[in-house]
Amino acid sequence: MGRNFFVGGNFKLNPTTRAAKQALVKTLNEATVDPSVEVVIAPPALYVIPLRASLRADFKVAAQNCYEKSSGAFTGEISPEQLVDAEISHVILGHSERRTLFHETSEQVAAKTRAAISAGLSVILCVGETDKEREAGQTKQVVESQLQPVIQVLNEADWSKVVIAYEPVWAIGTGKVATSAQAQEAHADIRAFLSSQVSPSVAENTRIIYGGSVNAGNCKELAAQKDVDGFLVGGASLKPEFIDIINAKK
Ligand code: G2H
Repeated sequence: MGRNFFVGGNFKLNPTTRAAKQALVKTLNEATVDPSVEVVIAPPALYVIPLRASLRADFKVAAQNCYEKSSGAFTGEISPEQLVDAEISHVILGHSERRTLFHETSEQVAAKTRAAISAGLSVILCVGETDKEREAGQTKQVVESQLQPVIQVLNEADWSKVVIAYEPVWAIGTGKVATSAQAQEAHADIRAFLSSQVSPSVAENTRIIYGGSVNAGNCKELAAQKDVDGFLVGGASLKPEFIDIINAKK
């Protein structure tokens, strides 16, 4: 079975007005896209419900984070069950901005992943090394240490609900994209790790997407790599060039 190309748009904390959000939705709704690509849009939490109501039906909606509890005294959090009830299908977990700015550990990310999948969500699970870690030759080790706690809490069948986003921290929002060779090498290492730690069939079927300064100019070469199964796009998902990125395989 082939792996369907997957493109996520991570709006992060953008845009700042509903009018700007509506303009983005208009661009997405009017675009001609390759129907075989799975497209998932992750707006700020405030907008997930109105986006689901106004976005074309063939595009899915993701939250950018969720908590691992279903309800209770957890001020400021959103639960996986609430997202499912709001007809949201996906959640991004473990983004490096969550890990660094909000001090989320790989164990917390694993607990959230477990809870999200148990509630019925699909997860875009982000991993990636800093520039210091890459320079020290620790890329593989860092990524494996981020994946291991998740591997421990998932069953083999749960992996059909996971897309792994490899996002080298040094490439995020910096304009410094990984070369296609660097992306391919990291993705192949992740696939080999899944094969040895979970199963060869999970390794074969799990989408591993790349994130970090993807744009219309670099997406085609990255998309041509054997183990690059799509993208998680930040800055460029707020611009019309996002449509070119969705169609990168065309
Ligand atoms: C990486 C990516 C989207 P950008 O964070 O998750 O953002 O494309 O702006 O580097």
